[in-house]
Amino acid sequence: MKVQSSRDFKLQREVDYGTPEQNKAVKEIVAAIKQEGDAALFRYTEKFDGVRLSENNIRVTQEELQGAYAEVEDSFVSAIRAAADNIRAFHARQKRNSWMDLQPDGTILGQVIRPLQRVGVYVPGGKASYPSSVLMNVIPAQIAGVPEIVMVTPPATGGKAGIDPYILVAAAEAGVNEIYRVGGAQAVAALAFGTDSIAPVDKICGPGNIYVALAKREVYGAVDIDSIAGPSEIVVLADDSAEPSYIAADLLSQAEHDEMASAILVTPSQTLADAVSAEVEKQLRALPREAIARASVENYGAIIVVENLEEGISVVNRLAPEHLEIVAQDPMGLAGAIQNAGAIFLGPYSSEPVGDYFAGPNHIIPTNGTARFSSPVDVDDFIKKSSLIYYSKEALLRDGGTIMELARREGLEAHARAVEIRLTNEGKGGEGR
Ligand code: HSO
Ligand code: ZN
Repeated sequence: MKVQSSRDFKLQREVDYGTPEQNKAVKEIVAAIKQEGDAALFRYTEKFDGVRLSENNIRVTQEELQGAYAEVEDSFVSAIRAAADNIRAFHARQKRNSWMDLQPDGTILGQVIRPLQRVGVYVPGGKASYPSSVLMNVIPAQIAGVPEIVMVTPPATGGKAGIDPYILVAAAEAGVNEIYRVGGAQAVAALAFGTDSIAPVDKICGPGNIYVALAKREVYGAVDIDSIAGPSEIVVLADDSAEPSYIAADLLSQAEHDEMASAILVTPSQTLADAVSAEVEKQLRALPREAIARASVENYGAIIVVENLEEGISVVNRLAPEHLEIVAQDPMGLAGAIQNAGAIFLGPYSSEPVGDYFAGPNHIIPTNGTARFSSPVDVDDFIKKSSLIYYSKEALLRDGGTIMELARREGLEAHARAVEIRLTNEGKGGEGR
């Protein structure tokens, strides 16, 4: 891994908006699904996934879902259950209540919190198909009270049901039983607009390849979407109290996600920098996903040597990483100065995978510097609010003139008169209700 000074370090941020061809293909698919529904959905699934679907086999049956348990180890089921318990407990603390405020003049103002009615979770096939991510998407939606949570996933990704059984077990454990074997842009469009087989949803979340990401952008507005996740990122801020082999292991834990993942160490210690660099090379050679991790480390990895921890903090705040580990003598003391980071892991034992799988906080976290203005997925992503307004007669008589003033300034006479008619009537002693 390259060791460099903070002066030479250049921040790289790229968002993949797809090639013109990919954009065109996605627009076509979305338009076809919108127009033709199931017919187009089945056609694209046969073309891209090589699987013939009909309304009779598009949905995973209860037998298939239960059958998946026979294809996975019992130890996996217990692990998923233990993780789900922690994730539920953490997210339960985020639940909001509706509120109302009754004022002395009888005015009542409030905010009603309601869950979204129907949410679609996209689960990719291939190298980024993670059962843990099923939990991270589904559990906050459930805690928000979303009554209908559906999942879509490509149809030829393994197992007896054609879908990775670990994904199916995670879904069943999270409490999802409406699962469709469709993927790609066609699945996103089906969720957004609905077909005969799949009822439309209000929000689509979950990661996917570039076609899925472009399709989500395309349908945004008709439905809500989650943020479009970039490759995983880890920044470790460490001083010379850190154990180099632990730091190297944590950097590689995220580098193995993706050739474009980024793993960065920021430290004032040249000794630690050199030791971690050597450790990374040593550990890389022993990794099953060496090729991916090596590409990530070579292209997007860095070891940045700073003057002191203070400068380290300012580098971290500029990077605004998805994950930050602070491995230093006083991690708590340093955490207070962190302005931008999606998740902050403190001390030598809070290795990032603890958060990826188990501790309870969500592992879907803003990437690409967006931790400057956004937050990890949570219960708030699955609710909406309605304002509640009750005005008493006294309150309207008191405020009516002011409201009319504002309406007439905007040239909206009908607005003003809607208030005026009441004031006039009440002034004549009319029956206010
Ligand atoms: N670190 C990943 C989440 C994940 N890790 C899933 C393992 N499985 C993105 O933040
Ligand atoms: Zn991870």
